Amino acid sequence: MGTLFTRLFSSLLGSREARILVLGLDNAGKTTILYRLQMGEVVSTIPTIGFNVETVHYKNIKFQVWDLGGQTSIRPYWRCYFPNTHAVIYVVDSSDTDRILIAKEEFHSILGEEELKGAAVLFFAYKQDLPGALDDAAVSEALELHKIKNRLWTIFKTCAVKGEGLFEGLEWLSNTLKSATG
Ligand code: G3D
Ligand code: MG
Repeated sequence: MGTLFTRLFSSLLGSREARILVLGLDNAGKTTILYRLQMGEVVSTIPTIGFNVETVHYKNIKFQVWDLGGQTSIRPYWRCYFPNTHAVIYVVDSSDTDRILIAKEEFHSILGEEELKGAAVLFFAYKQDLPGALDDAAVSEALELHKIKNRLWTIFKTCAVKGEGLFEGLEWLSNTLKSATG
């Protein structure tokens, strides 16, 4: 996937530092996706405030991952990671219907952040291989994505097993960022 990345994100490469946040509830599959993309070494750090952040640098693009949900006391510290964010990849475990409401609330809450106003959002309706997984339309409905205003977004069905949808999603993201950054 390394060369694929160079091709896809060439317009961002060489310009200023860009950040892509990969967010979702714990167990959604974020870390797996990060490794599946094979961009380089995933470095896991726990800042003093106590939440785990995984980072992969791919040239001047920084991918950063952490789990949403739970502990409200640490949330103010998430803001340290918002500046220069070009995009958010929001990962949903499509089979985890028990927690999809929480996934929805977390998403709408974080996208309300002023500094993420301009960020494009790529949703992954993930773990499509599991029985009972909601499809992209059902995840979209459960997350109330129709409420999103003034933001570029899309949703793709994906799973790690075949990597289906991952490439298509990233291709959308790169095209979107290309037009946004000129
Ligand atoms: P997180 O980083 O969002 O917390 P992880 O999630 O990447 O750690 O993944 C959580 C669990 O989901 C892992 O299970 C992982 O193997 C599994 N998983 C990741 N991708 C897929 C997928 O496409 N399909 C299915 N069925 N499972 C997936 P374990 O048991 O290893 O903890
Ligand atoms: Mg993880």
